[in-house]
Amino acid sequence: MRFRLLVSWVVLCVAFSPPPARAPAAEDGSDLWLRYRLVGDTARLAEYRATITQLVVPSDAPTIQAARAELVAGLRGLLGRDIPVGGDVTRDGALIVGTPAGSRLVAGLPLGDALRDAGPEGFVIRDMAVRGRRATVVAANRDVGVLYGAFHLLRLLQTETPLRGLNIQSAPRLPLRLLDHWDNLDGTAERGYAGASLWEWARLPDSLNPRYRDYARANASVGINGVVPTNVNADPRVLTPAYLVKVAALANVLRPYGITVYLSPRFSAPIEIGNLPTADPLDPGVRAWWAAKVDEIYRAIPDFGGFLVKANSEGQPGPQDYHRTHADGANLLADALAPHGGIVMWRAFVYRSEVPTDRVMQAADEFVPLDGAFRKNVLLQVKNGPLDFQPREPFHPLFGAMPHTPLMMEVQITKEYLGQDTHLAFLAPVWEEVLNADTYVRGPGTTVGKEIHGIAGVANVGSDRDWCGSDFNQANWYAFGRLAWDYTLPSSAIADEWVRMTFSNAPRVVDRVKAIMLASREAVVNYMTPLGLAHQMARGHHYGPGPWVTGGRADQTSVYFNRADSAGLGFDRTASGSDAVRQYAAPLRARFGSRDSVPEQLLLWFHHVGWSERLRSGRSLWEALLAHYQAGVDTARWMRRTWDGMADLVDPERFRRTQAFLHIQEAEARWWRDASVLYWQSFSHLPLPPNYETPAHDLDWYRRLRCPPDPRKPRCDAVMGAP
Ligand code: GCW
Repeated sequence: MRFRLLVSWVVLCVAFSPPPARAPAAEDGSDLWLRYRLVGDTARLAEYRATITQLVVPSDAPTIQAARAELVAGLRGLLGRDIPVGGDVTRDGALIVGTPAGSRLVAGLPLGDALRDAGPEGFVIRDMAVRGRRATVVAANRDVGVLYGAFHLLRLLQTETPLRGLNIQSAPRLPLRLLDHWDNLDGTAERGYAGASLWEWARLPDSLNPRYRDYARANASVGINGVVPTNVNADPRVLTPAYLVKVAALANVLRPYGITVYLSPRFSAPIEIGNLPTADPLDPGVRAWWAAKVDEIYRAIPDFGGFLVKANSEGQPGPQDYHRTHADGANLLADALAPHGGIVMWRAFVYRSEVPTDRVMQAADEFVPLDGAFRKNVLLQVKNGPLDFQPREPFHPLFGAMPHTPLMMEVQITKEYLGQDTHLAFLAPVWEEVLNADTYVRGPGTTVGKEIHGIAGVANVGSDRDWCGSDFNQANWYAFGRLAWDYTLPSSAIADEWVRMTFSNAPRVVDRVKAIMLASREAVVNYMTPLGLAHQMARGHHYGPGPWVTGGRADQTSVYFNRADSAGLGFDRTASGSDAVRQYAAPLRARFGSRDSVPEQLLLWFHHVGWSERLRSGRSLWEALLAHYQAGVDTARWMRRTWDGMADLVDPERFRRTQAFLHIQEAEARWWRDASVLYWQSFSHLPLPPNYETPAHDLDWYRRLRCPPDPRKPRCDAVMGAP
């Protein structure tokens, strides 16, 4: 009843108040950045209404229909009126959408080189005269390019960009732009913080949740063109006929949106579901089994993309179980896929079960000797850093080190190590930093971005209403797609678009929210792992501080990575230590290896530094550490206060949700600072300066904190008490 009253009230308000509506209506976040609310700036709205009066879509192909549906819905919302579809171009204001192959009208337009240069997935958007009338043209070589162009045009309207004189040509820099889900067939999601898995396996293939289509729309809106629906810690059942028919049903929903489906097979599947005695990649029976299995998959999904494989890593089976190499394993699957045009994305996230060397060196040590041994349709999928999705790591030394093997970069959109659902951390700066990092392998300017053929993001999408577990986590899905399309886009430009589309174009909103987002990652680095520290999170769930974690497998403990002792802090990876610096090209080896040139933000990644030693900044390590932790807390507090001041600028529902999370973040930033500083102090025996915020408890208290065993979100704030 109350809800109905509210709805009628909202309807009345919308009906009788002039745009823009003053008090933003409550939103649950389910529309993501595709909200298509009425354009707020009245002059701009008038311009748009005059520029787009008619939609001309001369093709019925499924992808073009998807583009048309999006444009119809988007323009209705943004312009506040229905735009007639179809007909001839007889007046000013036609929006013409199509490919030369699908439309004679488009084929006749003088788009020349621009269209040719747009390639298979790119598009052209032009303000031009057509049949003597002013028109806007969205043209591409293939239907999917038209869809991407349609979303781009809508983005221009959503961000209130002028349309006059438009002349855009855009094409993705990377051909492979994938979301990797770590979702299990039982409906859980490994490292998922947004509810259950999106995929309702029990109901598939007959029942298709409408959210699948919305998921496809969101991906297409940023150009994501591939999806691996299930976990790399793989379940062999996904390859059985019962599941393939479900995967095929999903593929049918995703296909019109330009999304190819890939699967994550378990290497031992020939044994588990094929009843073979072995999964040895050189065994003829095993090879025949995979060939037949792949044929079967292509019968169900004719445009199937291929496999993503985690092998001989963290307990997963693999070729080394049979004393074969990673190349033998990857080539087995590559040979089965090659006749169909499929690819193998073989993950480089491996480390041996004994712990002989520095863990961050093992992937490069293992794979560099295999360069050149992989089939042409194998890509090596390398995490952005050599450890594991930390708030900050140097780039992975495999980038640039495998000249004969195409590489993909894997990043983690779900924030396993950066506060999961609650902490606001905008990840574009993490990825921008890596993509722009210079590997020097072929001289200066050989950036990581130039060295890769594709990028995969571990998805943060789940069954929650808001898809991602928090409103701001949506920004990371968005940013991933935008950077996958164009890795040269600056984080600030991506944040700008997202804020305008997700919240508002009002400068008071855009400026403040952008500032919060762009400060957030460094804040997290500062309060969790400043100065190049890494993997200091609590064991298992990786939420909250645990710099004291020890026991079990050494290279999964915090003490292994921090190397704190009475002399100092940090992991010596110079020639006098593990010599991990040798895995980088000569200029970086020298830069990282020397205390005089190592970037301060990576200091403790590469060096063991005395507590009282002076850094280049003039401060001692101890002083610098304390300052960074404090800066992290200060920024978290500033973020919370800035947001607190925006109550009248954001709809009440999203305002309150974010406000609550920022309170948690501030409290937990203090928790991180206090627990970490007290732990380091137990080695340094140095005092806190008199004006430093004193920790609320002693070290033992922080060490005893146990997070509740909540698989959805293990948080300790309940036991910590109010801020
Ligand atoms: O980051 C670690 C995660 C594991 C994950 C693994 C991997 C899928 O803690 O949950 O397993 O990396 O990337 O394989």
